Amino acid sequence: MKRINDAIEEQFQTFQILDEDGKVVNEEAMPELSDDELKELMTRMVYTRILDQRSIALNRQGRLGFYAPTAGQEASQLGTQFALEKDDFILPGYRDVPQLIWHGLPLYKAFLFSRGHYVGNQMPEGVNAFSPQIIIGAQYVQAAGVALGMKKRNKNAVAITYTGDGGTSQGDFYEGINFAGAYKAPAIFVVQNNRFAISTPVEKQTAAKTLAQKAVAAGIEGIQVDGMDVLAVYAATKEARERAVRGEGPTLIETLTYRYGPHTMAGDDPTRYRTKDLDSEWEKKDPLVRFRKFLEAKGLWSEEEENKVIEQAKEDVKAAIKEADNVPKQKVTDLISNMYEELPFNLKEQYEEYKAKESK
Ligand SMILES: Cc1ncc(C[n+]2csc(CCOP(=O)(O)OP(=O)(O)O)c2C)c(N)n1
Ligand SMILES: [Mg+2]
Repeated sequence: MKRINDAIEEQFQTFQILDEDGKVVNEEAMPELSDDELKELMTRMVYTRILDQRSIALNRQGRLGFYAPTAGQEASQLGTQFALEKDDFILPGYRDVPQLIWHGLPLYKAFLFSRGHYVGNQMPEGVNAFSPQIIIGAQYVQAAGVALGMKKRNKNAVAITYTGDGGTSQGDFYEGINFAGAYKAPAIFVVQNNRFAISTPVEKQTAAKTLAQKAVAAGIEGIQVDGMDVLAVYAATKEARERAVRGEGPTLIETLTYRYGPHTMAGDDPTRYRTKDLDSEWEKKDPLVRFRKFLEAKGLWSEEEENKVIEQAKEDVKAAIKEADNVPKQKVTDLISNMYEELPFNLKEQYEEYKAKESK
Protein backbone atom coordinates (compact mmCIF):
# COMPACT_ATOMS: atom_id res chain seq x y z
CA MET A 1 0.00 0.00 0.00
CA LYS A 2 2.74 2.42 0.95
CA ARG A 3 4.44 1.69 -2.35
CA ILE A 4 1.22 2.49 -4.23
CA ASN A 5 0.86 5.82 -2.40
CA ASP A 6 4.52 6.70 -2.95
CA ALA A 7 4.23 5.86 -6.64
CA ILE A 8 1.15 8.08 -7.01
CA GLU A 9 2.70 11.01 -5.16
CA GLU A 10 5.85 10.67 -7.23
CA GLN A 11 3.77 11.48 -10.33
CA PHE A 12 2.72 14.90 -9.03
CA GLN A 13 5.82 16.98 -9.71
CA THR A 14 5.43 20.75 -9.95
CA PHE A 15 4.95 21.92 -13.52
CA GLN A 16 7.04 25.00 -14.29
CA ILE A 17 8.07 26.94 -17.40
CA LEU A 18 9.79 30.04 -15.97
CA ASP A 19 12.15 29.81 -13.02
CA GLU A 20 12.50 32.51 -10.38
CA ASP A 21 14.92 34.45 -12.61
CA GLY A 22 12.46 34.52 -15.49
CA LYS A 23 14.48 31.94 -17.46
CA VAL A 24 12.68 29.34 -19.55
CA VAL A 25 13.37 25.93 -18.04
CA ASN A 26 10.80 23.94 -19.99
CA GLU A 27 10.95 25.06 -23.61
CA GLU A 28 8.73 22.30 -24.99
CA ALA A 29 5.83 23.31 -22.72
CA MET A 30 6.00 26.96 -23.82
CA PRO A 31 2.47 28.05 -24.81
CA GLU A 32 1.87 29.66 -28.18
CA LEU A 33 1.27 33.29 -27.30
CA SER A 34 1.94 36.31 -29.49
CA ASP A 35 4.03 39.22 -28.22
CA ASP A 36 0.84 41.23 -27.72
CA GLU A 37 -0.72 38.44 -25.71
CA LEU A 38 2.36 38.14 -23.51
CA LYS A 39 2.20 41.88 -22.86
CA GLU A 40 -1.51 41.69 -22.13
CA LEU A 41 -0.84 39.02 -19.52
CA MET A 42 1.70 41.29 -17.81
CA THR A 43 -0.67 44.24 -18.07
CA ARG A 44 -3.40 42.30 -16.27
CA MET A 45 -1.04 41.27 -13.47
CA VAL A 46 0.37 44.77 -12.93
CA TYR A 47 -3.10 46.31 -13.04
CA THR A 48 -4.38 43.79 -10.52
CA ARG A 49 -1.48 44.47 -8.12
CA ILE A 50 -2.39 48.18 -8.17
CA LEU A 51 -6.08 47.43 -7.83
CA ASP A 52 -5.21 45.42 -4.72
CA GLN A 53 -3.18 48.27 -3.20
CA ARG A 54 -5.94 50.77 -3.92
CA SER A 55 -8.65 48.44 -2.60
CA ILE A 56 -6.76 48.01 0.68
CA ALA A 57 -6.40 51.79 1.00
CA LEU A 58 -10.10 52.34 0.20
CA ASN A 59 -11.04 49.72 2.78
CA ARG A 60 -8.95 51.49 5.41
CA GLN A 61 -10.68 54.76 4.54
CA GLY A 62 -14.02 53.06 5.12
CA ARG A 63 -14.98 53.35 1.45
CA LEU A 64 -14.99 49.60 0.79
CA GLY A 65 -16.38 46.78 2.88
CA PHE A 66 -15.36 43.13 2.61
CA TYR A 67 -12.01 42.71 0.90
CA ALA A 68 -9.68 39.71 0.50
CA PRO A 69 -6.20 40.81 -0.68
CA THR A 70 -4.79 39.29 -3.87
CA ALA A 71 -1.11 40.38 -4.08
CA GLY A 72 1.09 37.34 -4.68
CA GLN A 73 -1.67 35.38 -6.39
CA GLU A 74 -1.77 37.27 -9.71
CA ALA A 75 -0.21 34.51 -11.82
CA SER A 76 -2.54 31.94 -10.35
CA GLN A 77 -5.61 34.11 -10.87
CA LEU A 78 -4.85 35.70 -14.23
CA GLY A 79 -2.94 32.83 -15.82
CA THR A 80 -6.05 30.69 -15.41
CA GLN A 81 -8.38 33.49 -16.50
CA PHE A 82 -6.33 34.26 -19.61
CA ALA A 83 -6.94 30.72 -20.89
CA LEU A 84 -10.72 31.25 -20.89
CA GLU A 85 -13.09 32.19 -23.68
CA LYS A 86 -16.01 34.61 -23.39
CA ASP A 87 -18.61 31.81 -23.17
CA ASP A 88 -16.85 30.08 -20.29
CA PHE A 89 -18.47 30.35 -16.89
CA ILE A 90 -16.54 31.49 -13.79
CA LEU A 91 -17.56 30.40 -10.29
CA PRO A 92 -15.16 32.36 -8.09
CA GLY A 93 -14.30 32.36 -4.42
CA TYR A 94 -14.21 35.57 -2.39
CA ARG A 95 -10.57 36.31 -3.37
CA ASP A 96 -11.22 35.88 -7.09
CA VAL A 97 -12.58 39.28 -8.05
CA PRO A 98 -9.72 39.97 -10.55
CA GLN A 99 -10.79 37.06 -12.76
CA LEU A 100 -14.33 38.48 -12.83
CA ILE A 101 -13.09 41.92 -13.80
CA TRP A 102 -11.10 40.58 -16.74
CA HIS A 103 -14.09 38.44 -17.73
CA GLY A 104 -16.20 41.60 -18.01
CA LEU A 105 -17.44 42.64 -14.55
CA PRO A 106 -17.22 46.46 -14.39
CA LEU A 107 -14.97 47.71 -11.60
CA TYR A 108 -17.70 49.77 -9.93
CA LYS A 109 -19.73 46.59 -9.55
CA ALA A 110 -16.78 44.85 -7.91
CA PHE A 111 -16.69 47.73 -5.42
CA LEU A 112 -20.43 47.43 -4.83
CA PHE A 113 -19.97 43.70 -4.15
CA SER A 114 -17.41 44.67 -1.52
CA ARG A 115 -20.00 46.95 0.05
CA GLY A 116 -22.60 44.19 0.13
CA HIS A 117 -24.75 46.06 -2.38
CA TYR A 118 -27.07 43.88 -4.46
CA VAL A 119 -26.03 45.62 -7.70
CA GLY A 120 -22.54 44.20 -7.14
CA ASN A 121 -23.99 40.71 -7.38
CA GLN A 122 -25.72 41.32 -10.70
CA MET A 123 -23.55 40.27 -13.62
CA PRO A 124 -24.06 42.30 -16.80
CA GLU A 125 -25.75 40.49 -19.68
CA GLY A 126 -23.23 38.24 -21.41
CA VAL A 127 -20.81 38.01 -18.48
CA ASN A 128 -20.96 34.35 -17.56
CA ALA A 129 -20.14 34.26 -13.89
CA PHE A 130 -21.56 33.94 -10.41
CA SER A 131 -20.68 36.46 -7.76
CA PRO A 132 -17.85 35.44 -5.41
CA GLN A 133 -18.76 32.58 -3.09
CA ILE A 134 -18.18 33.06 0.63
CA ILE A 135 -19.14 29.52 1.68
CA ILE A 136 -15.91 27.54 1.38
CA GLY A 137 -16.16 24.89 -1.33
CA ALA A 138 -19.82 25.41 -2.27
CA GLN A 139 -18.84 26.65 -5.73
CA TYR A 140 -17.28 23.25 -6.53
CA VAL A 141 -20.67 21.53 -6.49
CA GLN A 142 -22.23 24.38 -8.44
CA ALA A 143 -19.44 24.25 -11.02
CA ALA A 144 -20.07 20.55 -11.60
CA GLY A 145 -23.72 21.41 -12.28
CA VAL A 146 -22.98 24.37 -14.54
CA ALA A 147 -20.47 22.28 -16.50
CA LEU A 148 -22.91 19.41 -16.93
CA GLY A 149 -25.54 21.91 -18.12
CA MET A 150 -23.11 23.21 -20.73
CA LYS A 151 -22.42 19.69 -21.92
CA LYS A 152 -26.13 18.91 -22.23
CA ARG A 153 -26.64 22.08 -24.27
CA ASN A 154 -23.68 21.23 -26.51
CA LYS A 155 -21.89 24.45 -25.67
CA ASN A 156 -18.22 24.55 -26.54
CA ALA A 157 -17.45 26.06 -23.19
CA VAL A 158 -16.25 25.17 -19.71
CA ALA A 159 -17.04 26.06 -16.12
CA ILE A 160 -14.03 27.07 -14.04
CA THR A 161 -14.09 27.34 -10.27
CA TYR A 162 -11.64 28.30 -7.55
CA THR A 163 -11.08 27.36 -3.97
CA GLY A 164 -8.10 27.41 -1.59
CA ASP A 165 -5.99 24.80 0.18
CA GLY A 166 -8.46 24.97 3.08
CA GLY A 167 -11.36 24.42 0.70
CA THR A 168 -10.04 20.95 -0.21
CA SER A 169 -11.05 19.71 3.26
CA GLN A 170 -14.72 20.43 2.59
CA GLY A 171 -17.15 17.70 1.56
CA ASP A 172 -18.31 19.90 -1.31
CA PHE A 173 -14.83 19.75 -2.82
CA TYR A 174 -14.96 15.94 -3.17
CA GLU A 175 -18.60 15.89 -4.22
CA GLY A 176 -17.93 18.42 -6.96
CA ILE A 177 -14.87 16.77 -8.51
CA ASN A 178 -16.36 13.29 -8.19
CA PHE A 179 -19.67 14.17 -9.82
CA ALA A 180 -18.00 16.12 -12.64
CA GLY A 181 -15.66 13.18 -13.22
CA ALA A 182 -18.49 10.63 -13.37
CA TYR A 183 -20.36 12.68 -15.98
CA LYS A 184 -17.26 13.93 -17.82
CA ALA A 185 -18.52 17.47 -17.28
CA PRO A 186 -16.35 20.20 -18.87
CA ALA A 187 -15.13 21.70 -15.60
CA ILE A 188 -11.80 23.08 -14.42
CA PHE A 189 -11.30 22.92 -10.67
CA VAL A 190 -8.57 25.25 -9.44
CA VAL A 191 -7.10 24.96 -5.96
CA GLN A 192 -5.06 28.02 -5.13
CA ASN A 193 -2.75 26.63 -2.49
CA ASN A 194 -1.44 29.75 -0.75
CA ARG A 195 -0.27 27.56 2.17
CA PHE A 196 -2.75 28.96 4.69
CA ALA A 197 -6.45 28.80 5.41
CA ILE A 198 -6.67 31.99 7.44
CA SER A 199 -4.02 30.91 10.01
CA THR A 200 -4.10 27.12 9.50
CA PRO A 201 -1.05 25.89 7.57
CA VAL A 202 -1.56 23.45 4.71
CA GLU A 203 0.42 20.80 6.62
CA LYS A 204 -2.50 20.66 9.09
CA GLN A 205 -5.04 20.44 6.27
CA THR A 206 -4.13 17.02 4.88
CA ALA A 207 -1.66 14.15 5.05
CA ALA A 208 -1.42 14.14 1.25
CA LYS A 209 1.84 15.51 -0.19
CA THR A 210 0.00 17.43 -2.91
CA LEU A 211 -3.56 18.64 -3.30
CA ALA A 212 -3.47 17.81 -7.01
CA GLN A 213 -3.30 14.08 -6.25
CA LYS A 214 -6.81 14.27 -4.84
CA ALA A 215 -7.88 14.06 -8.48
CA VAL A 216 -6.83 10.39 -8.55
CA ALA A 217 -9.67 9.17 -6.33
CA ALA A 218 -12.18 11.05 -8.49
CA GLY A 219 -10.75 9.51 -11.65
CA ILE A 220 -9.95 12.89 -13.16
CA GLU A 221 -6.74 14.53 -14.34
CA GLY A 222 -4.75 16.45 -11.77
CA ILE A 223 -1.70 18.67 -12.03
CA GLN A 224 0.37 20.70 -9.59
CA VAL A 225 1.64 23.93 -11.08
CA ASP A 226 4.08 26.60 -9.95
CA GLY A 227 1.44 29.21 -9.18
CA MET A 228 3.97 32.07 -9.34
CA ASP A 229 4.76 31.21 -12.96
CA VAL A 230 2.06 32.73 -15.12
CA LEU A 231 3.11 30.83 -18.26
CA ALA A 232 2.88 27.46 -16.52
CA VAL A 233 -0.51 28.34 -15.04
CA TYR A 234 -1.77 29.51 -18.41
CA ALA A 235 -0.46 26.43 -20.27
CA ALA A 236 -1.98 24.01 -17.75
CA THR A 237 -5.37 25.75 -17.85
CA LYS A 238 -5.39 25.98 -21.62
CA GLU A 239 -4.76 22.24 -21.90
CA ALA A 240 -7.43 21.50 -19.29
CA ARG A 241 -9.87 23.64 -21.26
CA GLU A 242 -9.12 21.91 -24.54
CA ARG A 243 -9.57 18.48 -22.98
CA ALA A 244 -12.81 19.55 -21.35
CA VAL A 245 -14.41 20.81 -24.58
CA ARG A 246 -13.27 17.67 -26.39
CA GLY A 247 -15.41 15.73 -23.90
CA GLU A 248 -12.47 14.24 -21.99
CA GLY A 249 -13.65 15.42 -18.59
CA PRO A 250 -12.56 17.77 -15.82
CA THR A 251 -9.13 18.65 -14.47
CA LEU A 252 -7.98 19.59 -11.00
CA ILE A 253 -5.23 22.22 -11.05
CA GLU A 254 -3.32 22.98 -7.86
CA THR A 255 -1.40 26.27 -8.06
CA LEU A 256 1.39 26.74 -5.51
CA THR A 257 1.07 30.37 -4.54
CA TYR A 258 1.15 32.81 -1.62
CA ARG A 259 -0.85 35.78 -0.41
CA TYR A 260 1.41 38.52 0.86
CA GLY A 261 -1.30 40.34 2.78
CA PRO A 262 -3.76 39.36 5.49
CA HIS A 263 -6.54 36.83 4.88
CA THR A 264 -9.10 39.64 4.65
CA MET A 265 -9.17 43.24 5.83
CA ALA A 266 -11.34 42.28 8.80
CA GLY A 267 -8.61 42.16 11.43
CA ASP A 268 -6.39 39.23 10.41
CA ASP A 269 -2.72 39.62 11.47
CA PRO A 270 -0.47 37.26 9.47
CA THR A 271 2.57 37.97 11.66
CA ARG A 272 0.89 35.76 14.28
CA TYR A 273 1.14 32.65 12.11
CA ARG A 274 3.77 33.34 9.43
CA THR A 275 7.50 34.01 9.82
CA LYS A 276 9.36 36.81 8.05
CA ASP A 277 11.61 34.15 6.51
CA LEU A 278 8.68 32.39 4.90
CA ASP A 279 7.34 35.71 3.57
CA SER A 280 10.68 36.64 2.02
CA GLU A 281 11.16 33.15 0.59
CA TRP A 282 7.91 33.63 -1.33
CA GLU A 283 8.51 37.24 -2.27
CA LYS A 284 11.56 35.99 -4.19
CA LYS A 285 9.20 33.94 -6.34
CA ASP A 286 7.03 36.97 -7.15
CA PRO A 287 5.04 36.41 -10.36
CA LEU A 288 5.41 40.00 -11.60
CA VAL A 289 9.18 40.17 -11.05
CA ARG A 290 9.69 36.86 -12.81
CA PHE A 291 7.52 37.65 -15.82
CA ARG A 292 8.93 41.18 -16.08
CA LYS A 293 12.45 39.73 -16.39
CA PHE A 294 11.25 37.32 -19.05
CA LEU A 295 9.58 40.08 -21.08
CA GLU A 296 12.45 42.53 -20.69
CA ALA A 297 14.89 39.93 -22.01
CA LYS A 298 12.68 39.69 -25.10
CA GLY A 299 12.55 43.49 -25.43
CA LEU A 300 8.79 43.46 -24.82
CA TRP A 301 8.49 45.47 -21.59
CA SER A 302 9.86 48.66 -20.10
CA GLU A 303 9.44 50.79 -17.02
CA GLU A 304 7.58 53.31 -19.16
CA GLU A 305 5.03 50.72 -20.25
CA GLU A 306 4.58 49.50 -16.71
CA ASN A 307 4.01 53.06 -15.47
CA LYS A 308 1.31 53.54 -18.09
CA VAL A 309 -0.54 50.50 -16.76
CA ILE A 310 -0.14 51.72 -13.19
CA GLU A 311 -1.55 55.15 -14.05
CA GLN A 312 -4.45 53.61 -15.95
CA ALA A 313 -5.30 51.35 -13.00
CA LYS A 314 -5.27 54.29 -10.58
CA GLU A 315 -7.47 56.38 -12.86
CA ASP A 316 -9.93 53.51 -13.35
CA VAL A 317 -10.18 52.97 -9.60
CA LYS A 318 -10.90 56.66 -9.03
CA ALA A 319 -13.64 56.69 -11.67
CA ALA A 320 -15.14 53.39 -10.50
CA ILE A 321 -15.38 54.35 -6.83
CA LYS A 322 -17.14 57.55 -7.89
CA GLU A 323 -19.53 55.53 -10.01
CA ALA A 324 -20.17 53.17 -7.09
CA ASP A 325 -20.89 56.17 -4.83
CA ASN A 326 -23.48 57.39 -7.34
CA VAL A 327 -25.52 54.19 -7.22
CA PRO A 328 -28.54 54.75 -4.96
CA LYS A 329 -28.14 53.36 -1.46
CA GLN A 330 -29.52 49.88 -0.95
CA LYS A 331 -32.88 49.66 0.75
CA VAL A 332 -34.31 46.71 2.68
CA THR A 333 -36.98 46.32 -0.03
CA ASP A 334 -34.18 45.99 -2.62
CA LEU A 335 -32.75 43.09 -0.67
CA ILE A 336 -36.12 41.37 -0.40
CA SER A 337 -37.12 41.87 -4.00
CA ASN A 338 -33.81 40.52 -5.36
CA MET A 339 -33.89 37.32 -3.33
CA TYR A 340 -36.61 35.27 -5.03
CA GLU A 341 -38.32 35.24 -8.39
CA GLU A 342 -41.63 35.00 -6.53
CA LEU A 343 -41.79 36.13 -2.92
CA PRO A 344 -43.05 33.75 -0.21
CA PHE A 345 -45.98 35.16 1.80
CA ASN A 346 -43.95 36.14 4.89
CA LEU A 347 -41.48 38.15 2.81
CA LYS A 348 -44.37 39.77 0.95
CA GLU A 349 -45.63 41.02 4.30
CA GLN A 350 -42.19 42.29 5.30
CA TYR A 351 -41.76 43.90 1.91
CA GLU A 352 -44.95 45.92 2.41
CA GLU A 353 -43.94 46.85 5.92
CA TYR A 354 -40.54 48.17 4.81
CA LYS A 355 -41.96 49.88 1.77
CA ALA A 356 -44.23 51.90 4.04
CA LYS A 357 -41.30 52.77 6.32
CA GLU A 358 -39.05 53.76 3.42
CA SER A 359 -41.65 56.10 1.93
CA LYS A 360 -41.79 58.15 5.12
C1 LIG B 1 -18.22 26.45 4.96
C2 LIG B 1 -17.36 27.53 5.57
N1 LIG B 1 -16.66 27.26 6.69
C3 LIG B 1 -15.87 28.22 7.24
C4 LIG B 1 -15.80 29.47 6.69
C5 LIG B 1 -14.91 30.55 7.32
N2 LIG B 1 -13.71 30.75 6.49
C6 LIG B 1 -13.62 31.80 5.65
S1 LIG B 1 -12.19 31.79 4.77
C7 LIG B 1 -11.66 30.38 5.51
C8 LIG B 1 -10.34 29.78 5.13
C9 LIG B 1 -10.24 29.36 3.71
O1 LIG B 1 -8.92 29.06 3.34
P1 LIG B 1 -8.52 28.61 1.89
O2 LIG B 1 -9.52 27.66 1.36
O3 LIG B 1 -7.12 28.14 1.96
O4 LIG B 1 -8.64 29.93 1.01
P2 LIG B 1 -7.79 31.28 1.04
O5 LIG B 1 -8.56 32.27 1.86
O6 LIG B 1 -6.46 30.98 1.61
O7 LIG B 1 -7.72 31.77 -0.38
C10 LIG B 1 -12.60 29.93 6.45
C11 LIG B 1 -12.43 28.73 7.29
C12 LIG B 1 -16.57 29.72 5.52
N3 LIG B 1 -16.55 30.90 4.90
N4 LIG B 1 -17.33 28.73 4.98
MG1 LIG C 1 -5.40 29.20 1.48
